[in-house]
This record gives sequence, C-alpha cells and structure tokens, in this order.
Amino acid sequence: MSAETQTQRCGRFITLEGGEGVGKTTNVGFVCDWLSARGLEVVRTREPGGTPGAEAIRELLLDPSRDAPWCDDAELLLVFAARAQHLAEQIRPALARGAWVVCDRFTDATFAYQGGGRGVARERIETLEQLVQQSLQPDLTLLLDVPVALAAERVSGRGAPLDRFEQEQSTFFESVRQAYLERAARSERFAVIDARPDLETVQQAIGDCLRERVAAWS
Ligand code: T5A
Repeated sequence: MSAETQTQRCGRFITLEGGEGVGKTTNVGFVCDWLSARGLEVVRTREPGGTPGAEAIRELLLDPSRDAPWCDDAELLLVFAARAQHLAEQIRPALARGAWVVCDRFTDATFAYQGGGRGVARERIETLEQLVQQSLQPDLTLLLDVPVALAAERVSGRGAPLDRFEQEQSTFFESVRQAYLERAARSERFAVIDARPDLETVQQAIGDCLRERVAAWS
C-alpha cells in the first residue's frame, strides 16, 4: 500500500470494470451485500457520477441526442472532471472514515474506453490520473470479462434505449475489452472474473475472490 493510503485512509476501495452489459451493475449489488453481511460500512457508487455534479457530467457524456460528438480531449477532461468531484465529495471522505467504497467503474474504464476505444495516448491519461488521484488506486478491481457479442445480447435483452457509448460499433468494444485484459495482466490489483456463465456461478467466483482478498488484508 502506498504512503498516502497508509496515512490518509483506512477503508478499502473496490471497483468493478468491464465492457457494456457484462454485469457490473448487477454484481456491484452482490459485492455490497457480501461486505455488509460482514458488518462493514459500505458506500455504493459509480462513475461517471456518484455526486450531483458528477451525475450532471455523466448526462453530458452519455446523452445520445447531442448534435455533435465530443472531441476526444473534451470527453477525457469531462471524465476526469467528474472523477475529481467524486473523489473530493464522496470517495476520499468515505475511505477516511473507514468505509468500504464499491464503485461501478473507475479510472481503468478511462484507459479502456478513451485509451483503447478512442485511441487517446496512455501518457495523456496518466497525466490526468496523477493530477486528480495522486497515489490513490483501488485495492481490488474485479474485471468482469465477457465476449463482446454475448455482452451485446445482454444489453439488447434489457430493452432500454442505448446511450452514446452503447451505440458504438463492435470494433470499438473489442478494443475496449483488449485494453482491459492487457491492463489486468500487468497488475495484481485485478481479478479477472469469467462472467459468461449464469449469475449464480459468476457470483460464486466473485465471493471466492472476495474471501481470499479480504483475508489477505486482515
Ligand atoms: N465511461 C465510463 C468511459 O468512457 N470512461 C470512463 O472513465 C468511465 C468511468 C458508463 C459509460 O461511460 C463510459 C463507459 C460506459 O459506456 P455505465 O452505465 O456505467 O455507463 O456502463 P454500462 O456498461 O453501460 O452499464 P450497463 O448497466 O449497461 O452494464 P453492466 O452494468 O455491465 O450490466 P448489468 O448488470 O446491467 O447487466 C446487463 C444485463 O445482463 C444481465 C442483467 O440481468 C442485465 O439484464 N446479466 C446476466 N445475464 C445472464 N448471465 C449473467 N451472468 C448475467 N449478468 C448480468
């Protein structure tokens, strides 16, 4: 753990990541329930969003009815503007008081979507990551991995209107998936969960992973 994390916070920070429709939102609930059942204070949140200001930026980012698309740098800056507010108002205070924060997406999504998907250089993202987060990183990132075609079936199965990202082509989502998997291969912070099977099997795997990691932290 970094010097900052040792001295300025005592809660744990868990993120769930993956492409569209892999089951993050469904399983954030499972992780929160798992931790709450062990008597921990849990804060459930998401990105982009998590605070009123960051949720307003989320609307700007996801709105499919915009006449002109955001340029890549504007999209990147909006993502980090939302994150700065979220960290200041929600995540850092929660961690400082000892709560466990469970977040549906965080900066790995920026490396996957803006980096892998849009082609923004990794160094540009890292510069903003350093500016906004300093040394703060998740303690554990559950990467839910599903082939793009299966994830698309799950998204369309929900029958909800598609947001601006969900309207991208499958090549975009293949690049996003690849970027996530490459990132996960480079860091022990990640646990890659095969999210293809039925929900019960996926949640068994997530529970096993949580048991192992939480035991290692105590
Ligand atoms: N973004 C975000 C960036 O570009 N950069 C960033 O830095 C950040 C933080 C946010 C968008 O913003 C972009 C990425 C995103 O496009 P979002 O709402 O957080 O949007 O992300 P989505 O992926 O769009 O969220 P979804 O709700 O669409 O997908 P989930 O949460 O992965 O999937 P979920 O849980 O809703 O499940 C989808 C369906 O599948 C079923 C569920 O019941 C549901 O119907 N399901 C399963 N069915 C069978 N078997 C299983 N194992 C199943 N698991 C779930």
